[in-house]
Amino acid sequence: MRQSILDGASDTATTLAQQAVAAGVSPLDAINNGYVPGMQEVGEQFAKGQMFLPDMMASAEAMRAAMTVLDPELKKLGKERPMSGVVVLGTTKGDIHEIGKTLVGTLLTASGFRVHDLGVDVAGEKFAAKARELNADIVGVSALLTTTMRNQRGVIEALDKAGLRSQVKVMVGGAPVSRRWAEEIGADGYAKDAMSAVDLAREFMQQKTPNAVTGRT
Ligand code: HCB
Repeated sequence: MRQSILDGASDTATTLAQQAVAAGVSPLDAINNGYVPGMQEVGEQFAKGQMFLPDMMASAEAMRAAMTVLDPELKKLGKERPMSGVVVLGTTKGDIHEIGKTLVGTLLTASGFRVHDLGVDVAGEKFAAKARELNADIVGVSALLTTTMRNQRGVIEALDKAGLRSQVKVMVGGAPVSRRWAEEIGADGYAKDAMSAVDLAREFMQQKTPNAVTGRT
């Protein structure tokens, strides 16, 4: 799986995902231990100049192909759970990286959250408008570039301006983002990966409705 991402081989990535599902491998295991390590290595090779933009794009396409197979399997899990909360999710303005954000959305859905994914390159005002429309509990903002991280602050400002900040918890993430950055911009939390994002979202819901069942055992 890792190699199919490095090779940008969408067909192989798809076939392996189908085989994993047929063999009863956990889709989360396949993503976290199979495909994601491939994406991480792609990033490292790109940074060293050993891979170029078209290669990175082919790798992203292969990741998307694998997710097309694994996504519905993960989402099936969410249907068996009570609704945990409403999340508005997106990648910030100027940034088109979508894989991590989509994975966060899939795992939240699989954990019973109702997720509205705004997609990529999303302005703060759009996050705020959707949060108001859906009466969202949580807004999740992804940023993968050091240049677009600052737009996460813009989302918080837009929520503030819309008078929603006290009702909505803000969770930030993405490769260059850190807990320290989250604190600096006044976010409510930082999640380093999709699993932590689910834990954090549950924690937020617990804070909002202390008597609610968090799903934690
Ligand atoms: Co892109 N890119 N890229 N890229 N890209 C990065 C991010 C670099 C780090 C690569 C490098 O140099 N080492 C780098 C950024 C450097 C920097 O700013 N410091 C970079 C660059 C420079 C660029 C371009 C500028 C390249 C160019 O054009 N010259 C360009 C920017 C375009 C733009 O956005 N305006 C660009 C383009 C691309 C694509 C299109 C080729 C492709 C994206 C395709 C797509 O998403 N459809 C791409 C990719 C794939 C990457 C890497 C290789 C992988 C990103 C990824 O999908 N990771 C990435 C290298 C890297 O990140 N190390 C590289 C896998 C996912 C699962 O991890 O971190 O995204 P994740 O998400 C995690 C986690 O962060 C957290 O949970 C997720 C799931 O576990 N999380 C959240 C994420 N969001 C969250 C939100 C929450 O609320 C909570 C948790």
